[in-house]
Amino acid sequence: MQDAPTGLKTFQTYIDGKWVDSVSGKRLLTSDPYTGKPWAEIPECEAADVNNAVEAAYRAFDNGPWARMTQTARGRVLRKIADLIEKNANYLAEIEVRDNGKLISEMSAQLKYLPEWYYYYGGLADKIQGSVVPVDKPDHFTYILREPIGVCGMIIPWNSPLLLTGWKLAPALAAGCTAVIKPSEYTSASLLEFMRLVIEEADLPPGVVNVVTGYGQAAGEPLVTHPKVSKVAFTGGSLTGSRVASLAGQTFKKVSLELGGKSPNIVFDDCIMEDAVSGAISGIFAATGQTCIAGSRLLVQENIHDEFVEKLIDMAKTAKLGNPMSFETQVGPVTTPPQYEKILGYIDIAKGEGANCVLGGGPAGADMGGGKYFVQPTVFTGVDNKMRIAQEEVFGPVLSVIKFKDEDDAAAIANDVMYGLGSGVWTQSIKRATTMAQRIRAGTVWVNTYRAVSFTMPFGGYKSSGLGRENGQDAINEYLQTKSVWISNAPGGGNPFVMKTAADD
Ligand code: TXE
Repeated sequence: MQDAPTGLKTFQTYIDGKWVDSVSGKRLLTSDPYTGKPWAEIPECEAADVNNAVEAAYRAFDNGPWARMTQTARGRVLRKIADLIEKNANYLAEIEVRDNGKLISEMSAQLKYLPEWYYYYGGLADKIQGSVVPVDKPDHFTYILREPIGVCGMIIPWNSPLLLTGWKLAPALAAGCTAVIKPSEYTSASLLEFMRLVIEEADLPPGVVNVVTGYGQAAGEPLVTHPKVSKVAFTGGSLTGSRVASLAGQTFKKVSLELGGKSPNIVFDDCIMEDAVSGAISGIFAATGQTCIAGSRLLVQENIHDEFVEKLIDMAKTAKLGNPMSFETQVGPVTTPPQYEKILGYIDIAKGEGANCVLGGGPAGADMGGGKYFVQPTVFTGVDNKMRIAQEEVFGPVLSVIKFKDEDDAAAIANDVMYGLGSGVWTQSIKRATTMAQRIRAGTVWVNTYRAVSFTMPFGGYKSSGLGRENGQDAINEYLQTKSVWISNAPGGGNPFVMKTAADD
């Protein structure tokens, strides 16, 4: 990284163990969402750069030192990566905030937690084992190998770049794969700093981890379609995810997708109200609502609806907007200009649909502690689940409150969307909790908590929220494939169709 004469930082990208510019020499600007001003220049990679990166990753996978390393040694490399993230966590958190505008309190906690993914999958690296199978043929020895799938293309969004990279990279490296990572065009700087401070320092052989910065169509699509990429791991919007999956399908790549959500956060009348109110608020307003698991539909049982909404608004209106670099700030800016326009557009749609705007409902200017890309924490009541504001992902600080009668009603409303990522249930009844956990069609159900994640717990979506799972032991299977080995000690190899030779007559 260098200071350009323009005052902007200039980054190169990392391909085959070297720092390089894009082949075309083009660069794109990255901006600070709090000030709205560009602060760095990033290489604008295209198909030629992607090809260089994939070829390097393929060489490293096929026959380099990485391919020949024992699983135990690979585990050690992952633990070294974890140590280096720990050492650089504060700095990496600041770069994340600068690029995506999320709160420093949240990003610091996230970066301090991130090493656990690399420790966990480092520990798993030499527990990947095949098995000997008792086959139904006499005199055969048959066994199963579990092998790394190959070069993995990883496409990352702008909301939590390093965390969402870790969810893919840690299991992929533990499995013995190599990687080409395409970060979001809005937030590439933290990944490039991660490459410099972590991957380079961890002494990974050249080509094991590569980065192609650039736009979705120009850099993402060549990665998804490259014949030497065997697996695509994508996090982003459902529309883009659908395109990525269909392109990857043309060359039969394995695909995992972590997509959008319209998560129901369901409050029953026997909840502990203070806990549920703060769970509902942090469920939607944390990260300015820009998380795939935002609890954007708040389902409240009708007999406590009015009291609950009153308490919710009282607490939500105290939320402190401001500079995301300040530990005091509770709601920061929206990360990208198109996302800002999208959120305001949905607020208008909700008003037009007849929902009651009981809090916020527009931009938050400097007089409210906000600035250029700030949206007021917004609450709509009287929302019908058929409305677009209840069906479509807004990805912003906009909450839709929907009344329900009983468990049946709550389950029906919860499931009546195309998504199925997160969900919350607030109740003191174990019967209700377990019944709802069974009935909600979503990859995660939180009971009396919200937005908790861990490296040990599988994460992913039902329906249009995705395909496959990240985190937990099973996620390693996303980066492996199975080989069957047959060894025969049977006469004539045990083949039923033995050709007769002249000597037999
Ligand atoms: O996402 P995209 P966008 C949702 C959220 C948001 C909407 C759009 O609702 O409002 O998606 O956001 C790369 N081939 N989520 O437009 O397009 C792109 O460069 C290959 C939910 O920012 O999905 C970036 O690296 N790659 C989500 C990544 O895909 C392509 C997080 C994500 O961008 C591509 C973000 C293409 N054709 C948005 N087009 C979550 N699940 O957390 C784009 N990309």
